Amino acid sequence: MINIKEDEKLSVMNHSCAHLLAQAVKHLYPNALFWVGPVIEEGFYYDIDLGDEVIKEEDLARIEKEMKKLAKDGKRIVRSELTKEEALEKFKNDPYKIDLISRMDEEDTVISCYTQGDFTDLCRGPHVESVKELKYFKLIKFSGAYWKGDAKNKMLQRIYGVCFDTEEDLNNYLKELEEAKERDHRKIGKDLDIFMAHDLVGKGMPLWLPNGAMIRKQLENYIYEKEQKMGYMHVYTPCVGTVDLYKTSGHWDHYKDNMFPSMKVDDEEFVLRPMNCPHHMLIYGNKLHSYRDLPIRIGEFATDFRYEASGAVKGLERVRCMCQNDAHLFVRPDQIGEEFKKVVSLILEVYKDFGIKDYKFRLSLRDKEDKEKYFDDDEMWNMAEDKLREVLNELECEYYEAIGEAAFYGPKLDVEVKPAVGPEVTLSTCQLDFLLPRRFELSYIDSNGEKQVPVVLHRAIFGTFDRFTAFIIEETKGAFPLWLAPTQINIIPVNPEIHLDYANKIFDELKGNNIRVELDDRNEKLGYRMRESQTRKIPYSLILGDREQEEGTISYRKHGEQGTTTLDKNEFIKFIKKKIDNKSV
Ligand code: TSB
Ligand code: ZN
Repeated sequence: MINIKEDEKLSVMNHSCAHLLAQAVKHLYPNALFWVGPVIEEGFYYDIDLGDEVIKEEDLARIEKEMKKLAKDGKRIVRSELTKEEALEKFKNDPYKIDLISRMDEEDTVISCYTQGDFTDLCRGPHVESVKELKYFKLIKFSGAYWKGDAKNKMLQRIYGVCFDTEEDLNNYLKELEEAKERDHRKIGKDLDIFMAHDLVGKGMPLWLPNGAMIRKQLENYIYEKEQKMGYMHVYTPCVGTVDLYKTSGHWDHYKDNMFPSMKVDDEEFVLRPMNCPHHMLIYGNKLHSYRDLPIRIGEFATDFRYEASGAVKGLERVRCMCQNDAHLFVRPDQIGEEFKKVVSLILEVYKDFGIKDYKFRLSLRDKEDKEKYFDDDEMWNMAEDKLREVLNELECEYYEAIGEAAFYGPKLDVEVKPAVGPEVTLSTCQLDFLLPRRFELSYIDSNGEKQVPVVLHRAIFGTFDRFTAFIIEETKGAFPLWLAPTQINIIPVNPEIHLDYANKIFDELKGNNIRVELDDRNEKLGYRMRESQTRKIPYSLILGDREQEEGTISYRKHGEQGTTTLDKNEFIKFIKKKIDNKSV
C-alpha cells in the first residue's frame, strides 16, 4: 500500500482534505471543536470534540456528502499570518487551539491560519490552492481517541479518511483495503474458530479454541525440536515473581508502567511477570559454572502479562497475556559474535520454512550522547555493536540502524513485519545484555580460575506464539500449510449410506498414521460438503465413491484447486506423510 506521508503531493492533498472534513463537521455539528488533524501513512485523521455526541457509521456518509458539496463549491484556501497575541485573541473561545498556541515558541512569532469560505483553522500548511482540487476522497473509519493519548483526558472522536488525485488510485486503494480486511487475523480467527474473547475474561486476553491450540502445539513442537538440536535446555517457571525479584532486575524501575499492579499474599508481594529473564538468571545462578560450560542456553515457552493500553490491544497480535518463545543465552564475551550468528541463522531458517519474505531487520544502537539512558562503558558498547554489524554483514542480511533505540542494557536486533491492518510490529528479537547478569551477580570461572561476568542474549524467534500465529493467519489467509492445519484431511463419502464403511476404514488408517482427519458423513449433498471443506480451508478433501471403494483408491482435491487426483490409498498415505514431515509451505 502507498505511504501517503512520503508522497509530497498526496501529503498536501490529504492535509487539505482533513480541513475539508473539519469544515463539513462544523456545518453539521456547529459546537464541534477541533484538536489536531495530521497526515498519516494511510491518509489523514482529525480528532474532534463533539460534546456528548458519538460518531456512528451512518454519520460518515453524511459528513462525506457535505465534504463533496463544499469541494464542488470550490472555495479558495487562503493563508493569513498572526502574531501569538493575535492568535490567542482570535481563538480565545477554543480551549484546544489555546492549548496549541500557548505551547508555541515565543520566537516562533508568526502563526499561520488557513481559511476556506466560512472555515478557518490554525495550521502550518501548505495546502492545495482550492478545495476544488479535492475530488477523490473517502472517509474510512472512526474511533474514540483520548485527548493527547492520555486515558485520564476526555475521549475525542477521531475520523479517518484518505484522498487521491485520480479516481483509479482511490478505487485501487479501497480494493486493497477490502482485501486487507478479509486477511485480518481477527476475522479469519473468528471464521475458522481459532480464538475467541470474552468480557468476563478481560481485554487483551484471548482464549485459544481447539483449532488455534492445535496450530500453537505444532509451532511449539517445531521450534522446540530446533532449539533442542542447538543445545537449548528448556525449563518451566512460575508466571509470577515477587516485587523484589523485579527490583533486583531493574524492571520495577524501568518497566513498571507496562506491568499489572502487585498483589499481596501472606507476607509476600507478587507481580504477574512481564518478562522471564529474572527467573532464568536465578536458574543460571543456581550452580557454579566454568568457562567451558558456556554458552548455557535456557529456553521456555513462558506466559507473561503486560499492561497494554486498552486501545492498543488487537486480536492475538497485541495481547495482555502472551506466551513467549523465549530463551536466555549465557555466553563469554568472546562468544557473542558466534552465538548471535546462530540466533540470526535460526531466524532466517524459520522465516524460510514459513515462506516469510516481507520483513525488515532493525539494528537498534545506543545514542552515544545519552549517558543517562545507557550505562557508561563505551568499550563494551562499541565491541558489541561492531560484532552485531559484522555478523549481519557476514550473513548478507539487509538491515537499517536505529540510533537511540537500544535497550538500556545493550544493543538489539528486531525483525519487523507489516500486519494486514495497522502499523508494523516486531516478531523476532535478539537483545544483548551486559547489565542484568551484574545485577544478579552471575559469574563463571575463567581459565585462570578467576570469576567473570557472563553476557546474556535475550532472544525470541517467534516473538510470542500469539503474535506469530496472528501473522501466520494473515500470511496464509487461513489456508495453513498441511503440517500446521488443525484438520489436515476431510473425508467425504459420496453417499454415506453406501460408502461409509470404506470411509471409516480410510479414516482409521489415517488416524493410525497420526494424521489429523475428519469424516463428514452428514446426509448432505456432495457439492455442499465439498464447498464447506473449501470454506474451512482444509488442505485435502477426499472423495470416496463406488470406484474408490472397489479399487482401494482415494480421490483427493487440494484446497483452492479444481481438479481431483486418484491414488492408491497406501501411496496417498505415504505422499501425505512425506509432505507433513517436510513441513513444506
Ligand atoms: C526476548 N526479555 C526479552 C526476551 O528474552 C523480551 O521480553 N523481549 S520483548 O519485550 O521484546 O518481547 C519479546 C517479543 O514478544 C517481542 O519481540 C514481540 O514479538 C512479542 N510481544 C511483545 N509484546 C507483545 C504483546 N503485547 N502481544 C503479543 N506479543 C508481544
Ligand atoms: Zn529476556
